[in-house]
Amino acid sequence: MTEINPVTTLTREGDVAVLTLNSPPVNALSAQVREGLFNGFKAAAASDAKAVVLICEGRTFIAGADITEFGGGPTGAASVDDVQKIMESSPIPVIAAIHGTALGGGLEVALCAHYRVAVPSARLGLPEVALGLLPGAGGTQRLPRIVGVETALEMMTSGRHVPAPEAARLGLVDEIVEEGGLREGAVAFANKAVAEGKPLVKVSANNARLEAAKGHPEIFAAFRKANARKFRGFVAPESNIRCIEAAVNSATFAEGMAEEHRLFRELMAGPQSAAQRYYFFAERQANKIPDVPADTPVRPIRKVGIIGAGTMGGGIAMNFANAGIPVVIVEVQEVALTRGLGVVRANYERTASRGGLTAEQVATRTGLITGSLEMSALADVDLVIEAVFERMDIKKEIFAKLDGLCRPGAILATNTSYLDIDEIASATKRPQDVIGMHFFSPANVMKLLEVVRADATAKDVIATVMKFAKQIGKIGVLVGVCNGFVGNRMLKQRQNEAQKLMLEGAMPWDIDRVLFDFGFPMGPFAMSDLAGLDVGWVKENSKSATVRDVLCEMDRRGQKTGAGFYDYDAERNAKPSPVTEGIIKDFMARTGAKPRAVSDAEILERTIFPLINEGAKILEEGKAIRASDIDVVWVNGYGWPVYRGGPMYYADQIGLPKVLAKMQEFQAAMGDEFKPASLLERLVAEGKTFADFKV
Ligand code: 3H9
Repeated sequence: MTEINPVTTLTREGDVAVLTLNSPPVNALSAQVREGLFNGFKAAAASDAKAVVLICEGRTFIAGADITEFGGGPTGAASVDDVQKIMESSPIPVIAAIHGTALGGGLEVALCAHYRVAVPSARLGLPEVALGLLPGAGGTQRLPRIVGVETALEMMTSGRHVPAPEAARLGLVDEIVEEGGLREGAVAFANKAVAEGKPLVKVSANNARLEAAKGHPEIFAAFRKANARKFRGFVAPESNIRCIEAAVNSATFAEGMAEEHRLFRELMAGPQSAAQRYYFFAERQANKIPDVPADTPVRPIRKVGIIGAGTMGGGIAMNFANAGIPVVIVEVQEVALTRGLGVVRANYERTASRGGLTAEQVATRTGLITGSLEMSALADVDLVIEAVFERMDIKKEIFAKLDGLCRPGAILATNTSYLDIDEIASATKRPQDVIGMHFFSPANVMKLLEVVRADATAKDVIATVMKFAKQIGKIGVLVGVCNGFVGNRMLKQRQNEAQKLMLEGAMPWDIDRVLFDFGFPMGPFAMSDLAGLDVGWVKENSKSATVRDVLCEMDRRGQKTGAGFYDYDAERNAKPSPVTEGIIKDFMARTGAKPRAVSDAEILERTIFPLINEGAKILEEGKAIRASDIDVVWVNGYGWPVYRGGPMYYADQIGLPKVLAKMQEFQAAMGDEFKPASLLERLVAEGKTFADFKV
């Protein structure tokens, strides 16, 4: 065995040289990795080996460029391009042996091997778009040469990790080898390549798949049109598309590469990629809890109980069934239970009818969810999640019962979205086992999970729930007990301001437009119409006290009744409503308010800055560990555009002095509800940012 450098070794299996890379955690293409690969391939070519296999140790093949190195200066080490050139021009066959994930620069390196073999569980993809980038090491030019233009467009703009069997069908992988037998399989493939005199395939030289798209600009036009909604606001998808256009239209590979490099540099220097790269690490940082180390033991979760078969309970249950974990749902009334289980089944069947699940998968998943009318069905579960209505007395009664019947060590969680979890825990003799698991609706779709730590919650309970969140595909963020926790507490500020602005002269559609243009999927009024204006509204108690009351009294209850703040046509397209406008004007007349022209800039600042100010209060009260955790909550739970990083990141970018000055201006004009958070004042005084803040 020859040690090339601390992360690469070269060994021999008969005629085949095996270059092994071991650079945890994900074998990213750091300077040291590039140097090791370059010198390793050089040494292999200089030896008497007849072929060379590139294989990685640890959890994965190369997962991409080392994102932590982005923005740094030149390192003097071999470049990715140097590594790729030495591979492509190798006089002996180069075989990439893939397990885990071959992503971004990792796949781009593998595309310079003459052949690729993979285990069935491997995944391959070019996910740069999620970082606001495009594949910058020839991926945009090589991928369409293998899989064709349409598939390349889809793969690069979605960033999807393609499973190895599908990659093999697409021609990205030449052979699937047995799981657990990658090294042997790759060496056998190499020996076969030598014995059969297989050609040294250079993807860059193969233009056949591109020819089919030449002279057909309509392919790109149709793709842009079909995805316009999905790409709205993002700059990277368009740059990815342009690179594939360049692959098709350029006279040479080098010309296409030049366009790729130009657009890559442009994206890398822009604000969106900076925000998206920040967000990538923010999401991973959220898993790190200072006083709950990564090696904290976790409790086994083999079976889950859910109390409440409503929309929330059913959605939560689906998460566990999807992950292969049995769930029992407990309800008090048989009708409610039957209805709840029926909704879950219908959800699965709808997914199956769109091709998202096989009939067998539907059967397995529904089979994992059982119902019961008895609380005693929860006696053997490892985790219970209570998802009944938001009433403290009911929740306390339930937790007292759970205390009596659940086995010792079972985790008792509540899905409350704002109630005091310390008070709920006080109904038990085991507050250390009580925690909040705040799912977002629809719970089987939304990725965010606010994990709420109460005063007595044990560290292993926190560790278990955070780890389990990842297992069921959620992004867990640890927050503290306060009204509305992190997300809803901040949202309330935005909602309040939206309502107030409406009674100062901005129409609901003006406010919605500004927030939509900022990048939210919809504004607050469109959202209310979608959710139903009558959620939480009681007809008998309604006294025309708010615009919403009047709308509901007129049976304008949102999309479902064809009218709410907006009027809707048969296809549910929204139109500004003269009726709503009239109601608002009546209201203003009654209170003596004079409509004034409200600028778009004011709408944005009035709705966003108080929300950021609330985030600052949350931070100083220690209800979130760090500013980036708040950003993860907003991107995943509230539609904050990821290309703006999150509210706290956004505030840092526009400058905290600006946010503070505006809050002071609002406070002077409209009162103390705009009082700046003392943390905001302090950070500005010290010339610091939210990112600098440490609890
Ligand atoms: C690119 O390649 C550009 C090129 O086209 C052009 C130039 C050549 N760099 O996610 P996990 C860290 S752009 C540095 O928890 P998992 C991560 O921060 C790149 N660090 O594990 C974490 O650190 P820590 C294109 C990275 O098993 C640890 O690894 N590639 C990188 O759930 C574990 O990560 C991508 O976008 C990186 N590239 O998922 C792939 N990747 O433990 C990005 C990870 O200190 N990566 N880390 O918190 C992923 O999607 C997932 O990490 C992966 C593993 C699926 C690989």
